Amino acid sequence: MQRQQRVIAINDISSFGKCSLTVAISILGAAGLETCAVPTAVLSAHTGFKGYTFCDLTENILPSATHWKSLGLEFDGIYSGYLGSVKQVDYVSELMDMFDVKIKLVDPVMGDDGVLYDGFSQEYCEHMRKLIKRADVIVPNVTESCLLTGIKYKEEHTKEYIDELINALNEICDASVIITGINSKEDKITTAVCENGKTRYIENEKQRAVYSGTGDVFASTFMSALMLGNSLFDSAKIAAEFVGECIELTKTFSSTRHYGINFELNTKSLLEKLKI
Ligand code: PXL
Repeated sequence: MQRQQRVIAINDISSFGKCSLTVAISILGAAGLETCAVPTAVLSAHTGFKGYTFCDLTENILPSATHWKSLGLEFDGIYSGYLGSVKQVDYVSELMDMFDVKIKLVDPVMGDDGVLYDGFSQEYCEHMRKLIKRADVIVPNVTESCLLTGIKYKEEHTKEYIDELINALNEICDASVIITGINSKEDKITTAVCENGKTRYIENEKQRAVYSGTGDVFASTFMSALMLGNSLFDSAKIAAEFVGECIELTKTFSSTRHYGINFELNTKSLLEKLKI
């Protein structure tokens, strides 16, 4: 008897701002995957907004996993995103060790545009460096690649610079590395995919608009495509194209950076890309 594929998704719920679990549950669900959510915190809106509320759920992470173990549940993938504290990163490392799954994806959510998100510290980066050792795949942006490796952030993302980041990440962990949001050309946005020491690049039209949550849409789409049996490279290509399309669509709406992208309105295209 077949069983629907199950993914453990560990991330926060930001009630407003289209990121983390609201994105993951929607996209993984559209892909036909059962999403078992481990909310790390509940926020009124993501941390890009001033005055957000933050209800910490650190002590719910391991009891959820232990309960699932006691029920004898099996899972096919684990995907971790925003983690609200050093302790949470350590708990997620423990959770990753508890389940034998096909794919462990860590999105080391920490910052963008060369700066750490509100509330993160250098100590947090050090713990994240340990968590990525558990992963089969990691999907940092350029800023997060710098924070993980200690390499200085540069505005100009030359091929040599990206290779330096990939090599340094390969030294830290055995995971395949996908670096998103590379600004290597005037009119293109590049994604680097490094698998078994070999790097390939995906280029998409630069959208010249910045929205929050695009990393979460990328990671959720990428995870969905991988779980459905696509190769690492094809999954990254599907995710990069989908994010580009969603940004293009969002530009036609009155929206601001922190409101996120209108990926929900592009579900038909997602399903076509995933061949569902
Ligand atoms: O999209 C990344 C993200 C996820 N969760 C929270 C955030 C951010 C980025 O700012 O604040 C709570």
